[in-house]
Amino acid sequence: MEQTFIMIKPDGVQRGLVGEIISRFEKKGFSLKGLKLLTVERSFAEKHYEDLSAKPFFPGLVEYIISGPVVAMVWEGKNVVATGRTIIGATNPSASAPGTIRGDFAIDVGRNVIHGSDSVASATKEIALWFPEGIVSWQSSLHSWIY
Ligand code: RTP
Repeated sequence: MEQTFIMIKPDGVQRGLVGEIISRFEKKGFSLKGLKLLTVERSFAEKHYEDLSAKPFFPGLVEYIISGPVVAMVWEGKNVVATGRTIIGATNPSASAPGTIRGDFAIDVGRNVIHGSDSVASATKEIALWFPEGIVSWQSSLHSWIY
């Protein structure tokens, strides 16, 4: 079953959006497989965003991610990588549709509340980076359509 890595960024934690964001993924029907609150070191943030290291906004992005605690999560379910990105909305909140997390709760691309893996390959890499201890293995026994 497909899994994705979702991170609530420091502004999302500071603004009290953790419950709202978890609720949106739960209500959609995805299963929570990993969850922790942590503050990351600069080198860890640089590793997570290493593909963007040549971008002019990279230093500011790293400062943002290390500025406070983040919530790291693994969610599982059918097409969860792409559907998770749809739930999150476009990178720049000024272009994010209402009803998406960024569309409803963000204005600035530099404070866009949440991260979600952009491909299955990225999800695999990011889950390994953020959850080296592994994640809980469980399945809902209620319904086959609840992942
Ligand atoms: P994320 O990785 O956080 O889910 O975001 P994304 O795929 O939607 O966007 P990406 O291009 O990978 O950018 C990563 C994060 O960098 C910040 N950013 N700032 N100042 C800027 O122009 C700018 N562009 C991107 C955002 O926090 C974005 O989520």
